[in-house]
Amino acid sequence: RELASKIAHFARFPQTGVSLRQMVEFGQNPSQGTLLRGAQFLHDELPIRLAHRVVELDSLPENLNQMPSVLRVKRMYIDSFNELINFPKASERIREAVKEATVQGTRDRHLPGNQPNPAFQESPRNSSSHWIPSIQHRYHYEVKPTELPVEVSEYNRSFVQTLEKIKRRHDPVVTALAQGVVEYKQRMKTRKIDNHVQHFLDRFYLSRIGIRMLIGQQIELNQHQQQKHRQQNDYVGVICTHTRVKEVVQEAIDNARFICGDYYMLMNVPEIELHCPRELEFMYVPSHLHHMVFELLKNSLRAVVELCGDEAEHYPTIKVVVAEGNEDITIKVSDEGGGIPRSAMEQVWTYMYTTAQTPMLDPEFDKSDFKAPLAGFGYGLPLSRLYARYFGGDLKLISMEGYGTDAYLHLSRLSDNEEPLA
Ligand code: W6P
Repeated sequence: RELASKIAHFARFPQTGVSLRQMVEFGQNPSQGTLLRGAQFLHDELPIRLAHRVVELDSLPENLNQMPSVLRVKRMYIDSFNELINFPKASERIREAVKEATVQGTRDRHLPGNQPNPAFQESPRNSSSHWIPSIQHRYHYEVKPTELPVEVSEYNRSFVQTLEKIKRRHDPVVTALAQGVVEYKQRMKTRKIDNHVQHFLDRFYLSRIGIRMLIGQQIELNQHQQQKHRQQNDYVGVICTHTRVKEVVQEAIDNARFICGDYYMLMNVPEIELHCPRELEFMYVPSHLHHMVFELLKNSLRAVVELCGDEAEHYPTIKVVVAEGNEDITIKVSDEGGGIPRSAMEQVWTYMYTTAQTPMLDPEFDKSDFKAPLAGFGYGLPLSRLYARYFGGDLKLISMEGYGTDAYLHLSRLSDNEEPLA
């Protein structure tokens, strides 16, 4: 029906990637006018990205795309798509005021939407509808802090409310799809996930990271703009322009050791040694960095404790080395936890790799007295790799079976990598 054709229309157009640097340049000292440009970009871009996901969900294998959990996820994407395309465009008056205040700076060429968004150049065949923006949008980010009509900030506030609602709606997506995969395995009576589904999930979760990053930035920038007191700090939205690597990694170490000791009820927790240039800083999202390192450390801790037993007096120390290159900052996590058999290496990256049971996905299960495994639930590593890749990095594992595992987390410091959008 009409909705289906709208989705098909938007899904035909390419998604526009944004680099970390663009996000930062855009979000530095945003005025209400800048925020409006951001809202316009998202108002154009998000429906395209959401439409791509709906089409992909539809094209999953027959027995997967009809599963209740998958249909539930699709419904979320459709609802959000609808909300966005039904959200009113900024009025003529608002757009004129912001256009008036826009400086066409040299930095304009860095802008995400600076190439006109192709989805809006070509009208659909039966274009009676008011929701198709007909002009070429440009998303200048340098907007003079002149007096703008109050409608601008009202529009921004209302758009952010819509974004917040969408973000919340999609919170359960990873769990819902994970449940779908469990049901799929049961139905297919297999423990292996086929390559096609694996790639779909990689693309899907990567896209989700990107969408949530863009939404999160817009929400944070708006909130930050309202409380003008914190002018000179390192944060642009959720990005920290001077992420202190040593500090974040040490925090991940402390948290992982605490969780590990608690989980296994250890008298002494394996030591983790950190070698990191003291002053090393780069532009990154600290929460992503913490998430990835924390995940690697939990895996190493688990391997070491399970190899030596939970009553060992001494565990081999886990070593974290941070290297500063021109292109990359690389974080190596080395454990002597016995390694991974070569035949199991591929499994580590699949969304069904799990050594533990997955009772938390069983709706009948009483969550209150279930202890989630420390690591190896199956999503931590593949998702961490996607977080790394999202900003142009990567995550690799090298194992020596019978000895231990080295994890290499590469983070690009060029910050010019556009979001990977399959
Ligand atoms: C292991 C398995 C693993 C996965 C990821 C990171 C470290 C380790 N160590 O034994």
